[in-house]
Amino acid sequence: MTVNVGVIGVGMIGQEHIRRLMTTVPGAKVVAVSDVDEARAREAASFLSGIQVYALGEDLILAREVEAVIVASWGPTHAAFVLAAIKAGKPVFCEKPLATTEADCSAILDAEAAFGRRLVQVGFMRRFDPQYLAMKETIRSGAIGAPLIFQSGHRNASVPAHYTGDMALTDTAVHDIDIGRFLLDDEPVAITVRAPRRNSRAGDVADPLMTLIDMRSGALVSIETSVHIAYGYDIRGEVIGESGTVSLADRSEVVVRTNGAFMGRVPPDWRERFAPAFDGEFRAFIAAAGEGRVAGPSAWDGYVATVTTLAGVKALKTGKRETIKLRHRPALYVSSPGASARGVD
Ligand code: ISE
Repeated sequence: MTVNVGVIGVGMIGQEHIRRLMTTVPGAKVVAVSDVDEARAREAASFLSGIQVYALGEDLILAREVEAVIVASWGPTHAAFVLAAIKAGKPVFCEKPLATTEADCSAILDAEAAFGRRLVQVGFMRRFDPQYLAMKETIRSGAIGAPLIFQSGHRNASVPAHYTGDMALTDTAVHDIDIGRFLLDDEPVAITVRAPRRNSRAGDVADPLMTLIDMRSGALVSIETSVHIAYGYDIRGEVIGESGTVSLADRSEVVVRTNGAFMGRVPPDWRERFAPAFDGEFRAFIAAAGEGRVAGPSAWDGYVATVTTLAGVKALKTGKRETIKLRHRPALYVSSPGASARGVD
C-alpha cells in the first residue's frame, strides 16, 4: 500500500525529507509540495514526476490526493498547519517545534483530544536512533539501577546565518530535553540556564550554554550546547544510575594511528549522525499512516518541549531557576514518558 504525502516547506530539511521518502522509506510517495516561496516549491517539484505545487499549505492539506502531511516550514507557521491537518483528519508529521507558544501547543492538544485519537507525530528523531534505544533498553533492564542524572552534550560545528539569540535552547537543546524525558521516563519541573564566557565565533548567539533541568523524580538533566565548536557534530550522552552508567559510545568507521596518536572520525552535521534515526522516524510515520494512525513522539512531547525551552529562555534572562508548570496530561497521551508512577499528573 502506498501513502500519498504532501510536504509543506521545502527548505533544507524539507528537501531532505522528500529525498528520504522517495528513496528509503517503503510505501511513501510525495505527491504535493508547498512553500512560502512558490518558486522554490516549483524547483523542488521539478526533480520528481507528477507532483502538484500548492501556493498555500492549507490547500495542500485539503487536496484529495494528499493522505498524510509533513510540516517542515518555518517554526511559527507550524501550529496553523498542524491544526488544519487535524481538522482534515489526516496524519501529520511536524518538525520541531510543534509550535512556538504554549497556547498554540495547547490548542493542538485540545484539537487532537476533540478528534478522539492521535494524528500528530513530532520530529524528535533521536527516539529512533539505535544508540539512544540501546541506552533506554539498558536503563529499562535495571542494569545501572535507578537513573539519577542524564548528562547530554550537543555540539554543532557551526550553525546557519538565520540561527540567532537563544536558539541554542529552542532549536538545539530541545532535542536533549526530549531525549532526557524519554530516557528517564520523567517530566521536567524547573530549569536553570547559565551562559559561560562566549565562544568568539558565536556573534549574537548565546553559546555555549549549560542548562540544568530538575525532573519530577528528583533526577537531574544537564545539557551542554556548543554550536560553533568547529571540530564537527558531536552528540554526547551518559545516564548515571545508582549502580552503574550507560553512555553513547564513540562511533567511527575507522581508527587511525599515526605520529604517536590515534584518531576517529566525527560526522560533519546532523544529517549524517542521525541518518538511521531519520529513516526510522519516517518508516514509523508512513507505516502508521497507512493504517490511518500515528506513532512516535506525540503532540504532548512537543508541548512539554516547547514549555521547557520557553522557561529556559526566561531562565537565561533572569539568571534564576524557573518553574515549569505543565497542564494536566490528556488521557490520549498516557503512554508518553513521565506517565509512569513517577510522572503521573
Ligand atoms: C537543527 O535544527 C537540528 O535539529 C539539529 O539536530 C541540531 O543539532 C541543530 O543544533 C539544530 O539547529
